[in-house]
Amino acid sequence: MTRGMKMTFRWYGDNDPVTLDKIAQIPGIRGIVSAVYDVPVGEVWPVERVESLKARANGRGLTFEVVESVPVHEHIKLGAPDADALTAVFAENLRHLAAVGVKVVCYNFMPVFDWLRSELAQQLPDGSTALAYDEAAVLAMDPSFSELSLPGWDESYTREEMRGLLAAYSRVDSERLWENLGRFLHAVIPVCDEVGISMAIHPDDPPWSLFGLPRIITGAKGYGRLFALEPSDRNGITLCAGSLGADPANDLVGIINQWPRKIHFVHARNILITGERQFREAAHPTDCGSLDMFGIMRALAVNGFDGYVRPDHGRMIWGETGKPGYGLYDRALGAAYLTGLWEGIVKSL
Ligand code: DNO
Repeated sequence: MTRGMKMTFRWYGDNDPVTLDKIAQIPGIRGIVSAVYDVPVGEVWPVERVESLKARANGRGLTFEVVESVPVHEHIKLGAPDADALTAVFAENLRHLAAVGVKVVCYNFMPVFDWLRSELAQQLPDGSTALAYDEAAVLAMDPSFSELSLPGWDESYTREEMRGLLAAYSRVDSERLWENLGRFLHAVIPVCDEVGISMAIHPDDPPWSLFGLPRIITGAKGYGRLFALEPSDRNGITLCAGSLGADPANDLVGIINQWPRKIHFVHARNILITGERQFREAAHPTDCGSLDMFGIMRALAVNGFDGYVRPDHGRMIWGETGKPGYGLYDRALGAAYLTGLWEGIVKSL
């Protein structure tokens, strides 16, 4: 087996049309990335549920060492009176996950929304479809209500609750959000050091503020500040190429070279920038988009990266339907491409 880097694949559990059997047949995949999806944010995940995920993965010869995501309750991001109590629940979850063998927890600190796109199935000339982002179209939407639905979004809010949440953020600017992130990490990172689990914050996607909501994990400047909050390497990142790469000012290879020990998890996906604050998602190979996937994988290999990688959003190809970005075929092609790229790179170093 080629050294370093563990290739993984995201699995949404029993409701995922992409079954574990199919994932196990993709060459080079070592493990799954998953989560307990039906426990409300702010509650502890029952250990049996986590153990069952692990047992199912192991039964297919796959590991389960990466959780994506343990969601951070909005009250923690807002710094509400119950933020510390909710952070203690998050820490309790980390202890349980570590006990079951989880090594990395991906999370994000984006207010209200997770990733955002304006189109879920943009038709491409070759007949495939891809997710796309056009800032003007996004800003024309009503943030308290959208017909779009993306995997990973918390859809438990009513329209009224959503309005209330958006209004609550009018008191939280980016400085306040940084304070609240600092307070959260200050409580959580010592637990990570104790139990041997790494936190990997996902960058904001896209990496800039929207709807007046602050977004702070957007590139190198934010990373410098993030790492200064808690110096332990357990306070690390998920390097999501497609998220960071949507801002052409982000130098991904530079970020990898500057902070190799902070990267625990990589979402190796490509996008094609089509205009100012406009992009569409692309197949993984360098030639298909705007990002230098070879350069990114090479920088990781040169720095001795031995963490987890997963292919990220794929197009819908060969007539497949499913969760936007999370079909089988294009992600499987992506995984095979990335595995081949990696083998070529490490064997020639
Ligand atoms: C989208 C994903 C995100 C990611 C979260 C991590 O496809 O990359 O939803 O899982 O932001 O917390």
